[in-house]
Amino acid sequence: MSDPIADAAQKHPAPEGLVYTYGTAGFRTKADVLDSVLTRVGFIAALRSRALKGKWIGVMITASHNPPQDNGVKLVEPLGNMLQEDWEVISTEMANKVSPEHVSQYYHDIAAKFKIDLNTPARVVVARDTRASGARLLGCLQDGLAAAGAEVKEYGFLTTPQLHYMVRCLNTEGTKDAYGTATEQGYYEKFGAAFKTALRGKKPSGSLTVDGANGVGGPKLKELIKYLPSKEEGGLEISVINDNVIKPESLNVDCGADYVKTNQRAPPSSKAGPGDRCASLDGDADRVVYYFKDEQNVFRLLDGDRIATLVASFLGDLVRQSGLADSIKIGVVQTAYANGAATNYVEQNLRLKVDCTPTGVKYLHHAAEKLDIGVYFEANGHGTVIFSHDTLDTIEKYEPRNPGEKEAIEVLQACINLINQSVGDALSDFLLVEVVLAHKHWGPQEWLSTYTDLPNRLLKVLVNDRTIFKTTDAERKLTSPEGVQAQIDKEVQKVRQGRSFARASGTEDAVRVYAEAATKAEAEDLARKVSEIVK
Ligand code: 16G
Ligand code: ZN
Repeated sequence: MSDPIADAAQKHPAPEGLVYTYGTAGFRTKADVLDSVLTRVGFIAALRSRALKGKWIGVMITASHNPPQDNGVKLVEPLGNMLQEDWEVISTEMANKVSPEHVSQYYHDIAAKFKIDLNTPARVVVARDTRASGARLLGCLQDGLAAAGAEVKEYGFLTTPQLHYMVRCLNTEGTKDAYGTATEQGYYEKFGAAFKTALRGKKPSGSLTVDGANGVGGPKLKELIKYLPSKEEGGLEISVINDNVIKPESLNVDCGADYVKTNQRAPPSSKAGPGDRCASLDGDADRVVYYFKDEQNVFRLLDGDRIATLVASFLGDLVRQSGLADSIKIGVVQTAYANGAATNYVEQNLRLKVDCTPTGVKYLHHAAEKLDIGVYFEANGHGTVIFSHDTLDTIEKYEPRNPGEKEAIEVLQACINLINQSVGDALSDFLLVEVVLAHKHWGPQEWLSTYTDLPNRLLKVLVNDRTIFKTTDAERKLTSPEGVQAQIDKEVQKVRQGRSFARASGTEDAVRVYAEAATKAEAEDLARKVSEIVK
């Protein structure tokens, strides 16, 4: 009897001796060992869709900010969320099945375990970034999806957040939660119109240079620009640089959000002068950081923490001005990497609640879902704002009592439409930042002046076995190896305003050490000492 699952697995055999893990950002490794994984992900996507009675599931082929020779794949849940955790485990097990018979057996075992009717339709949305290996890997995925009998909607090249958007649109079409039209044009129209409404005639000052990391974000941004008001219409002048997708080997090389954040410098190709606003996307456009050169020509970074504080303060003002402060509470979600000064600013100046979660978008997103308005950003530029059902309802039904309230509520509503609520989206995030700056009549210097970052240092430490590093308290404390945390605490106490933590990376074979203190020298010294301890 023919077994299409086993046949497809046979066509894309798993390399012997490799172990794959569905990590914080899906499967991610060297592209040339991913063929078998993609086929198996096709099986999983079909099963997941059937388990959800035929809802659309997303599959994105990308390795984000990783080097050009890498690739990866991740699955997206019906509302655009990251894959549910128990299915991460299933995906990992499936990816590590070697013999075609075992693959097929596991496929049927999962179907039985979750009472999945294999005759239910399976629907899967697929897109990829601009990596050279993407076309081949897409073929491997298609073989898996075809063998599992899935209906497939293919979008070609998309940014990761665009794919999340498509998934959410398709699953909410025709319902009261309809999110938009599930086409690229629908995406540009929705965000373009929201940007215009949210500006409300306020003119963004100067221009913005956006670095596309030579990835999919560049061409997609150029498309989006066609739907934004032009400079003459009171819009924003945007120039796009590092948008060479014809040369995939240049992806993320000396450019992009990760380069800027890690090296604390502008891409060498940047020609921006003092005071010019610049933003960098990462390779799949789900991260964005801002930066500029100050009057002394010193590079200044405005990272995810800064975006979170800027946005939280603006939304806080809008909620107050619309008379809703008593019924809608805003909270900010950060990770341990957030600068202590940012946390302090949110708590003391903005008087908002701060939650801290482990690293990884899914943790922040979950925590933000519990808030009326949850602003979440990782320092590296991943993030968005989400509004609870009740909050949306309250805003919708609210009758403004005067023109001031009316204006505030209209801007708030436009911001809700401007923010991609399915996932952090670099394009939508930078448009939001531009709206806030325009309303506040701020340039990057005023934005930077809201608080002063504590000097900090991030180090990567190579260890024998990173799995022995176990943490608690949102990764801020080590529970294992024994005694290490006490040693860290001792060093922290020796410096002023000291804070430090060590955690095993989820994407690299290393331990990361973060330290901050009152001065640069103390922060660097603390980071070094803690690295010695964990080594
Ligand atoms: C992944 C995460 C990112 C996190 C990073 C940490 C998603 C979509 N991506 O890229 O949020 O900041 O991992 O990497 O969740 P690390 O564990 O190596 O420090
Ligand atoms: Zn990314």
